Amino acid sequence: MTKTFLVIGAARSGVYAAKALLRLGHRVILTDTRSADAVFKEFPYIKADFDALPGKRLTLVFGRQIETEVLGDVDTVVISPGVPETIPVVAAAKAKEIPVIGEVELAYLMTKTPFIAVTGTNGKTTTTTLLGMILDKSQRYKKAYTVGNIGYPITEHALDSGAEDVFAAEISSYQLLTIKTFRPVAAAILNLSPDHLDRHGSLENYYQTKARIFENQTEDDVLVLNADDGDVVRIAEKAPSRKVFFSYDKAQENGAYVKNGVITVCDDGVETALLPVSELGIKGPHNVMNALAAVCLSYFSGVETAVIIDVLRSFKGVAHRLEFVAEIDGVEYINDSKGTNTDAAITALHAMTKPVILIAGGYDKKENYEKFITVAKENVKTMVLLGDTKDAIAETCDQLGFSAYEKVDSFEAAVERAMALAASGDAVLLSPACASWDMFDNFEIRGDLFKKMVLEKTPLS
Ligand code: UMA
Repeated sequence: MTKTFLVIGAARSGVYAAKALLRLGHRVILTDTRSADAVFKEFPYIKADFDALPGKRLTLVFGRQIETEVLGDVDTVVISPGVPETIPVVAAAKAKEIPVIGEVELAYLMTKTPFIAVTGTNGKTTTTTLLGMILDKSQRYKKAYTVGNIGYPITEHALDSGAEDVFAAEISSYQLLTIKTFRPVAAAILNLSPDHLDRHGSLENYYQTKARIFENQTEDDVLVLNADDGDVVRIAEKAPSRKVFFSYDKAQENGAYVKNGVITVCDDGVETALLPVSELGIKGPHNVMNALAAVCLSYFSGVETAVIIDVLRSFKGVAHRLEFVAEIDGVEYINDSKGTNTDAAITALHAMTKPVILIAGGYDKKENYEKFITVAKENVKTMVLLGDTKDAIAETCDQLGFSAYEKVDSFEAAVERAMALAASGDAVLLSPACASWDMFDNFEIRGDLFKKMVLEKTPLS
């Protein structure tokens, strides 16, 4: 039956949600506070698709918050992760008991493809990418789609993927706010630490939102948990799912861990050694944890161990996550633009083996910077601060007696200053501890600009 959907937000999620709904024959009102020019500049190919549609199927409302009167004709509202549920039209829809769902729920309702989902504060992108590669190589599934918060809307594939395929889906807390029936056959909570407090209001709200990943699971589904993270174990206490644990060093009856330097999986007490940590393609203790989570998700979904071992060895990591860019005059340049919260930046700092010139600061998520600066004091020579949070971070530096910081007014100035400050043997690290949204549309654009500026300085060989 043809229904009318109000799709709020015309960025990646909204545009692909609208396209999928139109393909199913529904009517769509697609709206964004951005101008039509801004939207179609980002999605030029979509305009042609939309223009070709027969009249009345699609209404576009751009450049303003859509009026609540529109709801008279609307059956379901679909909101993008970046759209707060507090805006007037969404609040009015809820008051009228019109269903409000997100793009993840919409994709779930459209497809027969099972989901293997990854959430947690940090490591989601690396784990999901690794998982997607394992699942895709496995005979267990025909094809694996790596989708979700990682940057690829699920609705782009939901109508074409089949029951024999699988979605390796990175799922953010924003996306979990708007699920209703979403039920992954396997899901992992990697770790929990403060993030997105501006959106969720409190730490506990944020953690409980993460817990929604398993709210529709049953005992037939697998839930992978970080046994070394007390908050993860606590929020999942009442989960009905089959629980599987990963731990850096503690053996588990069902799960994965490191035993005598070897990644080991254990199934009802029966151990299988996979490969030595030294042979893992991704480096650092945090990546061992990411690998263990991917092992649990794939092994307990029926993937062959030979495939898991093969991919663990060959996978070298993802862009914008501790990504080596270049070495110039003895200075290493590392792009960790995905370090969008203090915990991620702390992880990056722990992984550095050289003195660091750190570029930090950005969109204000109301985080506390004390732990971050305490860690930074250990190996940061100078911190170059920028963005909305530069004063707040500088204040914390002052309180903690760390004076080696400078403030700049633009991203370009930050990179140039960091390059000037670095001496042979140092590393310049972009790991801002903040989202990019005060200066960029997303962290990828921020990281790409960093890489471009660095590579322009690379002497021709
Ligand atoms: N908008 C309105 N009205 C409003 C508010 C916003 O119209 O009141 C519009 C904005 O102008 C914008 C759109 O709504 O055009 C919001 O889009 P969006 O921010 O949700 O952008 P998408 O491109 O759809 O990206 C989203 C995720 N963005 C966020 O969660 C903020 C992407 O995660 C994700 O990759 C993508 O869906 C596909 O699933 C990015 C992210 O930063 C990487 N995520 C956060 C994180 O990882 O920390 C959660």
